[in-house]
Amino acid sequence: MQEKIVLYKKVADDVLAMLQQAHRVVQFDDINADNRAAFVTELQDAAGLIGASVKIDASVLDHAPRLRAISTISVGIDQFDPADLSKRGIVLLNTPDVLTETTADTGFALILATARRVVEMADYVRQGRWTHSIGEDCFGTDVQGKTLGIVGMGRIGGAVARRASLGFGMPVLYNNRRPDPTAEKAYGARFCSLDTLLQSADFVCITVPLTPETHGMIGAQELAQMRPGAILINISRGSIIDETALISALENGRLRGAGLDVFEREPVAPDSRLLKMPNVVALPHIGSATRETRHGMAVCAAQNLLDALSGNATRNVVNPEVLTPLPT
Ligand code: 8YV
Repeated sequence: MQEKIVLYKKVADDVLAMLQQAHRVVQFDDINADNRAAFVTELQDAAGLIGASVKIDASVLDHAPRLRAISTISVGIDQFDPADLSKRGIVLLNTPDVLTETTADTGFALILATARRVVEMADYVRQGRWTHSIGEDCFGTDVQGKTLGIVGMGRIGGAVARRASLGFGMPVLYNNRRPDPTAEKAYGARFCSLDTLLQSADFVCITVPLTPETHGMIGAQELAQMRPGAILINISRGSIIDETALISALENGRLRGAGLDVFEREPVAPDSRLLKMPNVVALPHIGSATRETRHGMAVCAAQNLLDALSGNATRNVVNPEVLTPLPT
């Protein structure tokens, strides 16, 4: 049965065609102050919603009485409250696997770029400051053989561990809700407490999802436990780290540097003190942002929505309890 879908992120023509072959699609390239009211109005009679990077909370859902399925073009689900969606009878679907390797590449790019001062040194050349054979003032720090601590051994954390262990001979420590025997066997990863990880690792990489439990989990106390000269990498969500505490740890020299793809507020403020520090590599949330992967995510999300609206949602379901009819 043809139903109405609201699309709130620009997607390729072939992805739009996937949706339009089965349903009527109202599309917004993105949602902003100028079109938010129109977006909410379009939801009045919509059965499906697909997009990313917009908070979908009661201020939206209360105006979508017929909404049955939301498909996010992301692995992160922090823009949603799955429990509330379940209460409303709305299934939420995401795109976990398609972006794992690309996002892990971004994490390792940040490890290398921050350790070897790649952005700073590229600017050094571009600014004409390379006038003689470089000296100690241009040195970075080694990556191979150093200890990597992974906070959150999920799909992306595991892919970062593989790169570290098999590619760079790095001992891998990890903290997770539960041990991961697969990662331990494949990469020699060692499960430990967050405190032990922070005290032992030369590089700490954040790959936990943002939840009420992980919000602010890396604060002043945790940063103070990190090894002097350690490097912090974040490819998950900015608000997992207390950004004010991070700035202090960088400014007081406790940390050698930070490689950040995500920030408490995005886009990061142009006057942020993080952007004034040469030992901070800041990226605009490009974790999954390759042509191939973003297209693959959009195709996955479109198929997820088509499956959900036809009653065939069997994969990538965040809140499967909503699909199980309550006992009569
Ligand atoms: C992008 C991400 O934010 O998948 C996620 O959770 O953080 C990134 O892939 C997402 O694709 C929305 O554009």
